Amino acid sequence: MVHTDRHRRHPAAVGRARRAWRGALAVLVCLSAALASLPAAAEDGYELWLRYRPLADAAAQGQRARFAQLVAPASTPTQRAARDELLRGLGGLLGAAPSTAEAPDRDGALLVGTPASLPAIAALELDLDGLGAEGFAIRSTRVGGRAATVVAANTDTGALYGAFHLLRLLQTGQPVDALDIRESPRVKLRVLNHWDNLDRYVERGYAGESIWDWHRLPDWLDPRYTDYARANASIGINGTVLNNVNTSAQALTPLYLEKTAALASVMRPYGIKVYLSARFSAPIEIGGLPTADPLDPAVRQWWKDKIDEIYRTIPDFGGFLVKANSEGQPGPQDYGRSHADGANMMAEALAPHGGVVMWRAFVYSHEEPDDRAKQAYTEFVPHDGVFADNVLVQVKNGAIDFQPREPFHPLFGAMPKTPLMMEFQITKEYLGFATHLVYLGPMYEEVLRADTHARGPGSTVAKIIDGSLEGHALTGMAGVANIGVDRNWSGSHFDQANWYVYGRMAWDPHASAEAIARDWTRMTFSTDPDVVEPVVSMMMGSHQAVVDYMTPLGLHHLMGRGHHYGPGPWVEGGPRADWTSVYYHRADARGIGFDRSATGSNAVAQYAPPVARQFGSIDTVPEEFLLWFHHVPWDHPMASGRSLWDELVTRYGRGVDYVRGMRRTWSTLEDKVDQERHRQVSVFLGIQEKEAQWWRDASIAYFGTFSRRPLPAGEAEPPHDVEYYKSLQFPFAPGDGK
Ligand code: BDP
Repeated sequence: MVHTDRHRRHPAAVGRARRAWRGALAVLVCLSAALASLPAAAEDGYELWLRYRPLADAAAQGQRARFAQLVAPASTPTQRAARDELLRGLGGLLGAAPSTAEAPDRDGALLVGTPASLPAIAALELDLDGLGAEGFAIRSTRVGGRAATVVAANTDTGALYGAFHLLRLLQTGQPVDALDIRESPRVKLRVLNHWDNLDRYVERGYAGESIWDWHRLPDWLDPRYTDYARANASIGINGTVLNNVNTSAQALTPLYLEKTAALASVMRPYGIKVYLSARFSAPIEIGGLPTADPLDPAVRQWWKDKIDEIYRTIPDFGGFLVKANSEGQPGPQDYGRSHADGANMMAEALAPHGGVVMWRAFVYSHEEPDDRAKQAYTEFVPHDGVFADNVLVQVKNGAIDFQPREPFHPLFGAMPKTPLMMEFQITKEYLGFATHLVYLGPMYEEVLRADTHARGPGSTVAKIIDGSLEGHALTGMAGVANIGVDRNWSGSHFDQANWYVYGRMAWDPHASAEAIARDWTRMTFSTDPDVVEPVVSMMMGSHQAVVDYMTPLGLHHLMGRGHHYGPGPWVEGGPRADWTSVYYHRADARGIGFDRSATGSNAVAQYAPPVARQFGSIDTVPEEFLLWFHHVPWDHPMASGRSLWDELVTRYGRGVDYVRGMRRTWSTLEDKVDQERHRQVSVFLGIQEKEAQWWRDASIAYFGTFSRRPLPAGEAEPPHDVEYYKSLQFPFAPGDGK
């Protein structure tokens, strides 16, 4: 062996180098210890509410003993998903993952499974009746004389939901020493609707491109798909419609079905079925037929063959979502047929495979002179009882279109023989996109708790959606997703809460928006009450605030044309009256509002008599719906004692003030929330304040040209005249439907 001097080093030099290394190492150790002890290390929101950060020491110590051993089979993909999640979750929360064993043999075992998958669970002979295929029970008990916790279900999916539930209890700091929980979903189909195009553009999406990387599918399965499935399973979402309701027929070609099958394989272990939006004219566009008439035998055969092909590729395919004869989409009426003819044709072909049709009731036509708010009811009610058993009619929460606030859709309660599926929008098309902090829980809750009086008092929308009022077993809720490739998934940290609350309310439409906000905040930011209380209180008032600064007192559809960004109460002309603002607010020298009472379009008559009476009279209509149902004189006295005009101006200002208040509150949390997330929320709140002020100023400037009344004392004049606000253009605002 030949050594050269170059490779030899003087012992003193070696000593110096070692000391230097040790020094550097010590600095590193100190640095990482310092980082770990900071209240919150850098976070970018990717982990959503599944962060599993360590519990406070004392709490963790107790729980470590309680969950020292995990006994959970792992022989199916769903079982592995549950086990992996528990190892990851408990490992993170408790600082050490439990050991694993095939059978419990020590104190502190956590058993997770079904009587079929785990003999120890079978031996307990728990009563799992009534939990169905997706429910679970969680019990603190003794197994073989030793303390244990059991998560038991009838299916692997139920056990997975139970695993997530247990993790949530730990994440939110609930006691877990004497558990006796039985849970099952109250709604059968809990579905996300992605308005994602095959070119990855997301209609009304504010979180970047579509997460579905169609071009690289089926081979490349982005790990994000698995995290998406985990997040959904954690809140009970069990279906996803991958493509936009305004879809290309291409989604049904073999090329795309293979890609869809690949996505289905990622979703399946998490209990999630995939669905597709189907374009009604697909038999023409990709089938080469001359017609898509639903009563034409060749068309019917085409759909049957297509659906058989889909099920050969994806045996557990969920079914179709269809937007037909709406906003220019093709549909059965193009051939003089009804919505029921169209839906039933597809339903017949899907039925042998167990698939469903979710047929949207969002239909209106500008050729129809009647009030747009009335058209879906007029169109669909005559078909009640005519739809096939595997059809759900999917109804938006209100009769216009996901406005900041709408009264519940009159179809709820008016089609007792048809399962009606709720369609909520999670993406905030009309509520400030992703930048405004608006928690939608209170809005969902308001609609679900509304009393339709369809079968007497207490006939809430929630009871229609969960099937209990009208005795439907097939039930559903859809949420238009706010998910994209943004690192934080939803375009903002707080918009994650809207995905979260949607899932939780789909599971239980009777749940409380505030309790869910509290869970979410604890899981997403901190369990420290000094964080939880202010954040929950910000969230809970945020929906009323956006209503106030955009569309107070029942005003609606006043946004910029096309992209729907910013105020546009002056929007008029163009291709369709029902796409303008003036159609909806009807401001004139006398007053403002859409008369939908008996003296106007009489849309109120579509509600059950007690509701129709309440909404139909200017004296009894709740103020929040006043201008939705009535054209009201500017001087009309309001409950506050102010005139309508003064009240309107006050409400706009109140909304802006609320945003200022949120900014103040959030700034007090600077050292309690990690820097990266804190900063983005702060900046977004700043944008929200600017935009809220803009909405207030532009709306007051514009409506003032009709009311011709002074502003109430203390209210600032808008800094510009209405022409200035009208001149603002935003040609590339995101999410436009074009
Ligand atoms: C409206 C959106 C439009 C959708 C439509 C729908 O502006 O982009 O296609 O709803 O729900 O809110 O079909």
